[in-house]
Amino acid sequence: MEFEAIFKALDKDSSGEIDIQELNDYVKQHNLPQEFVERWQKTFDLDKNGTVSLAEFRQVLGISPRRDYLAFFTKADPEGKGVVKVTTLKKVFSEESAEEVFDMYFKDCPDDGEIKVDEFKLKMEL
Ligand SMILES: [Ca+2]
Ligand SMILES: [Ca+2]
Repeated sequence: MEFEAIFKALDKDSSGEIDIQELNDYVKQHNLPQEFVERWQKTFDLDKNGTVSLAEFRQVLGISPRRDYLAFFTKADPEGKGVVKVTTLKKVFSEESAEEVFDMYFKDCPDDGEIKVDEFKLKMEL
């Protein structure tokens, strides 16, 4: 539900799509770096039509259908230790063009911290 709230907050004109203008406004409003717009588009605009629809947003965030985020964890933890460094996990999400997803779930984790597989599953509701 909270994802739809985020989407609605961005979709100022309630058109059901988030366009560049709306992203730019959001970035200005929240003093985010301009690259946020590019990263957001790269992450969520699956069909590359220039806008992000709620369906795309949902799909990327894994609400339906779910992306296999546990595979991201496994990739960050090739030895299967069950714990990964936050920086390593961030790198994997970035490689998978899912930086925004990472930020949304793990923003509050310190860069030098570690995430256990159980915490990961809990946070991502896997
Ligand atoms: Ca819109
Ligand atoms: Ca699109």
